[in-house]
Amino acid sequence: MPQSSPESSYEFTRAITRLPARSIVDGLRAEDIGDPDYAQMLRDHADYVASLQQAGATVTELGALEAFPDSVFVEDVALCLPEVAILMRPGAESRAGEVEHMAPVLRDLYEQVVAIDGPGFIEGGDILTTSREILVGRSARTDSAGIAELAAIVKHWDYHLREVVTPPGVLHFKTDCSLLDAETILATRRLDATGCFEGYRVIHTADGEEAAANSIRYNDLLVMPAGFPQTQERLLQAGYEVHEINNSECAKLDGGMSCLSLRF
Ligand code: CIR
Repeated sequence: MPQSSPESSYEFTRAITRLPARSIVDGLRAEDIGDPDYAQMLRDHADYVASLQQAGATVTELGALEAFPDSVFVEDVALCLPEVAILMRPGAESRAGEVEHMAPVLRDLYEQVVAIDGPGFIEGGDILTTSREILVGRSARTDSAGIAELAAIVKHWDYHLREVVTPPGVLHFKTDCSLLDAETILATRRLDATGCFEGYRVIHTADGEEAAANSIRYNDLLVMPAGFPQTQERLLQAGYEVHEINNSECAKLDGGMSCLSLRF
């Protein structure tokens, strides 16, 4: 891997977020458990941005895009590596147009921006960059052609990409896992059982707390969704500095901590 140190997979200086649109009530979801409360979502979003700032991020907060209900989940439209930003090609039709709104933002911040042209599809939520490789889970949103195109792009910067599988019924690969440090992954048992993390240290989410798996390590801070006490205890015991954010509203749309930002 070309990154300057193993820590550079979780040491960042910047983040991009986007304010939730009121149209979020029309956002995609696997199961309808009610519409998100917009006012609560705005409060949670502000807490999320503040915690990234507390962790040292300079945050670029983009304006809401009413035409794209799921546009708050910026992670899915790009992969930000230290050397290059790669615009994704979302498998969800209603999200495809979000990419052109992110492109100029990344062109301002990066010297090199390239795009997945297709015909394959790939969403950022299926990509976990670790200190040694880029893991990409094939899912309902990300196919082998999209993964192959990304592999060909990142090879230029000497990244090794490994195609793995997102378990059926799980939206994205990172719905079920997060990078905790250069050696360690937080993952659900069901994802770890696929064998994709061989060679890493894995901390499992507690049974019934699978939704805690979508957390983010940003410098010294581990930002996790609130309400998962057993998993939180495991992370504290392992020595991580944990910060909880209410995620009740984004969870109604299958979204979590990683989805809400691009970090680089
Ligand atoms: C979607 O289905 O696309 C959104 N409702 C949720 C996206 C969550 N993003 C992510 O896990 N990276």
